[in-house]
Amino acid sequence: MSFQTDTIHAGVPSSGHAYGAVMTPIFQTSTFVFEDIGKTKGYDYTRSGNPTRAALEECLRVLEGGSSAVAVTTGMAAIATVLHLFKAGDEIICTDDCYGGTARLFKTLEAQFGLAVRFVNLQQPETLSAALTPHTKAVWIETPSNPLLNLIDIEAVCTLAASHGLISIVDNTFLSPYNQRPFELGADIIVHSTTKYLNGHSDVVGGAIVSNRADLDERLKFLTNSLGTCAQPFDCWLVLRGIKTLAVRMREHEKNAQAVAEFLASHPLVKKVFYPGLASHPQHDLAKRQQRGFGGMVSFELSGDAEDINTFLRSTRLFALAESLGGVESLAEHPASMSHASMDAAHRLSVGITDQVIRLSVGIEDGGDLLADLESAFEQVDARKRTEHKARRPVAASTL
Ligand code: P1T
Repeated sequence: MSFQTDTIHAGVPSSGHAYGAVMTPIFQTSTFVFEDIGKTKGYDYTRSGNPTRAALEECLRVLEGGSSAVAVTTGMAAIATVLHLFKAGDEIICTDDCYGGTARLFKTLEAQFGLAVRFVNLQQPETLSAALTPHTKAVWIETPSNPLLNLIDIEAVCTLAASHGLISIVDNTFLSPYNQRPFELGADIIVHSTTKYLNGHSDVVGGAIVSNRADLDERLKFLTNSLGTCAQPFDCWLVLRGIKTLAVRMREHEKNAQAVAEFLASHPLVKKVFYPGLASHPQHDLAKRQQRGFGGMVSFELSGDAEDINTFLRSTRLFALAESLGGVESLAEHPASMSHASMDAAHRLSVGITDQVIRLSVGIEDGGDLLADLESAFEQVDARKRTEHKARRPVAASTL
């Protein structure tokens, strides 16, 4: 089946659901009646398994092309669960420019539980070799990165990692399996914040772990059950529902994002645009090679001071000032004080997340309306700059 067909049918039993229901029912139950001592109808307790969750897990497994999947409560729960595969003294090499919450969790586990993390720029795959120690067990890849849209050559890094016996883990949140299929490039585990494009409607927080290694499948299921990070039935149902329009949404996100990126690139108040779909993006060729599309996230550096940034963010009407991404509605945020506030300032600056960076999650509203919204916010910034310039002009010396 094609990917688009799978978004609608994967996880739905070919015989249909109970009573012929076309859509997956929500089994909103904590527990299941046993048929007899030691005999269930397939489920015993929702932490260990639930039919609505199983439907989502099967759907995600198919979409990523893996061997198993578990649906968990949030993207961070997915990351935390995967990190329980490792023990004190193990070392993980993590891409240095990643989601702020990911960096915070790694550092917390390092400080409290002795799991070592090395943040490395993986844009040049060779840097992985230089960072390896006898204790290195895994490499953590986030591509495109949040919020700077830097890319990592998944195939090159995973090949190198495999040659050293490391587990390769890819956070595929920014592109979704519609645009990027890391297992085809050698990854062992994929994590998702399903909060984002997979659900797509900003009405649920969720996460997922998909594995492509038989030896990890059972371990990840065991950890999800033991830690209790499993997703709730209603949330699973919402994500399943969202996934049915994933392909259609992703095409609209990309169309609008490309237009926004081109508009920003030509705007005099914009210093730099970060979008892999622009020919000027330093890894545009890699994006074309390893991604089906460029996605819906665009970041840029506004030329101006903190008050200019604030003016811009206060002035948009369609781009709501909010964290998160991947919903049908457009959002704007300031990584340094919002999504990446949990990354320390030195780390942020070392990877290029300056205080001037603004991140846009470009929604699927009418593209013309989105550009007009951005243009009017820039006009506000421009007006402010002109007023300030006037106020600062030296007062002419008195002729008295
Ligand atoms: O928010 P949660 O569902 O727990 O997902 C965490 C997460 C994991 N990986 C990536 C790449 C992410 O971007 C996120 C969450 N990011 C935001 C909330 C944000 O505004 O960037």
